[in-house]
Amino acid sequence: MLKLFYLPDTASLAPHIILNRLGQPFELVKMSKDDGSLHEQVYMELNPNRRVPMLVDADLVLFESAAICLHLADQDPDSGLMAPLGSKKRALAYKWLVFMTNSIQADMMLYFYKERFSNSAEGAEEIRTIAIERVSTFMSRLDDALGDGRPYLSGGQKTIVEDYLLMLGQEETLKSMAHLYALLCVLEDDPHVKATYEAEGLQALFSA
Ligand SMILES: N[C@@H](CCC(=O)N[C@@H](CS)C(=O)NCC(=O)O)C(=O)O
Repeated sequence: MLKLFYLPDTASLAPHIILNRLGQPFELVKMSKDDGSLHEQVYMELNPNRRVPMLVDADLVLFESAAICLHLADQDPDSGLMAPLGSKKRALAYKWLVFMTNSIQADMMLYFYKERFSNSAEGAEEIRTIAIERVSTFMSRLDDALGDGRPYLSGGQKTIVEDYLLMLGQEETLKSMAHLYALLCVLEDDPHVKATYEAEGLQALFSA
């Protein structure tokens, strides 16, 4: 059975939502930043980065949330979790997914873990301020793309890209980006998202 190691409201949220979408049984293992579980030998042997998410699928061990989302979508190619292989919509889905993981999420790490990027408190604070600005600019690229009236980033079909967006979009500040905010409201109003929020103990941020 698929096993997801997760922390509530973190980079494991999108994989968790997609597991719910697949509708197959899976096991959840809740980790903690405080109880040492990320640093336990048995976890570190599988995931030396000591982070979540991690997906264990028989003898396959995956870390990196985007890789896990893509692998899960591949479990059921007819599910519509991704556009058809080779299609323009699929290419757009790759573009937005990689943009989110490689640009937006990478810079979010700078403000969530600012103390890891500077040896001084002032330096860390400066990094945080710059990173917040950069993430906001990157988010506005998504808002701009949605400005042409398309319902979802890759076109007319909701894919794993939107689950990834919702995971990164847990920010009050996004309420000022009209197109993005409208999409985030739609995305939260989804039975699989609601089930995932409930399992992780999260409150709806946009659709409440
Ligand atoms: N790029 C990675 C980021 C993973 C990551 O940073 N996870 C955080 C939660 S959002 C974590 O496990 N933090 C614990 C730590 O770094 O101590 C991914 O998307 O999987």
